Amino acid sequence: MTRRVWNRGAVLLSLILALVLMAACGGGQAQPTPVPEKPETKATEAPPTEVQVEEPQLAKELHIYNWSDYIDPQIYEDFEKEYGVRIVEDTFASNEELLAKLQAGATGYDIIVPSDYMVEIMINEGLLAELDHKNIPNLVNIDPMFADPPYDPGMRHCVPYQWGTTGIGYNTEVFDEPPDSWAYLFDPELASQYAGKFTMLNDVRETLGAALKYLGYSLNTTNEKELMEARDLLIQQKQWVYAYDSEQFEDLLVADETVMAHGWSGDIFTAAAEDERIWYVIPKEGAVIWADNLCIPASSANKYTAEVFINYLLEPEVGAKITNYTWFASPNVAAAEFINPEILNEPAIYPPPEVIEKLEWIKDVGEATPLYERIWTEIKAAGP
Ligand code: SPD
Repeated sequence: MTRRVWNRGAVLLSLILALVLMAACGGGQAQPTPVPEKPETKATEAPPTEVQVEEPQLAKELHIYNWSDYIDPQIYEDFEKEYGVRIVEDTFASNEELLAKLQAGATGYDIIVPSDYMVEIMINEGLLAELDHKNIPNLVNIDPMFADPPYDPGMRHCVPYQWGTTGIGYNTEVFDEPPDSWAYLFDPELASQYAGKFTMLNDVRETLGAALKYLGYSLNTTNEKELMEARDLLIQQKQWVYAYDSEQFEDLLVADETVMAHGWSGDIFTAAAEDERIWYVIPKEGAVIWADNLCIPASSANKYTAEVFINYLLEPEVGAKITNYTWFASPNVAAAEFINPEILNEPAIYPPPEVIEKLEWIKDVGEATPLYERIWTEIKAAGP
């Protein structure tokens, strides 16, 4: 037994020697250098084992804090069917309301939808979690124009959800020409003609912003004199305002309670889809351009599930479903082919470059924030 083994070993050894000699003398066919399939391991090292990365489990529920009427409810149902995760939604009416809720220690939310300037404020206050981009592969669907926003470089904390403008919704039967200037809301001669028949947004930055634009100032001014002028203008205007409202202004137009509304593009267009008398115009002096974003609060206990949901919302068909419901513009380029052409080709929803040029983003005004808030309180408290 031992001899037979040795004998086989001797034969094998001579064969190897012969082959080595042939190769050294250039005999036989040249062979390519073999590429090791695996990195070499030293004899003392244990062979590499496969690393098992466990997928975190999906939560049973996801709590989203959103603007009202801002998603097709069918999307929540579809997500629940596909992933077994129930979505629970609460709504807010302004960025400041959302911020106050988080600052007060609300911990139950997994996804929130702040606008641009508010994202910056929340990042600075440490209120947002950083996204794990590997859980959101559909980020590639975001239009490059929105993929590196100055308020959140590289989308590290948030993903753009919808964008739009803030202008004037109106009843076409009441106006011979579109009310295409803020003067319709602020010039005493014009605004008084519509006394009690128009609403203004219940929103400090939007409403002060509209007054500042009418006066020819930046809507991010920190100049106290300009801000006081805007305050006086809004106090003067108050006698003609039906209500400060951010959630029903479009319904009030349809119900003929009002004939004009300071409001967000998509909300007015959803009313227009229901009532052909309603239309929307971006004032010629310029207006607000904004983007709302999907973000995860630092306090969320379900970050992975929230990322899975954000990724789902970025699916092309789902992205289109959102815009086909809200009538706001989508930052999802891959969704474009599924978006209703009536929306996609509407210049008041997707404004052309010459209009975009006149629009201004709201920015964090930093130390001037308390002044804005004080002015807003004064306006709300003023008679009548
Ligand atoms: N109905 C949904 C309205 C969302 C509007 N968000 C825009 C905020 C801009 N400051």
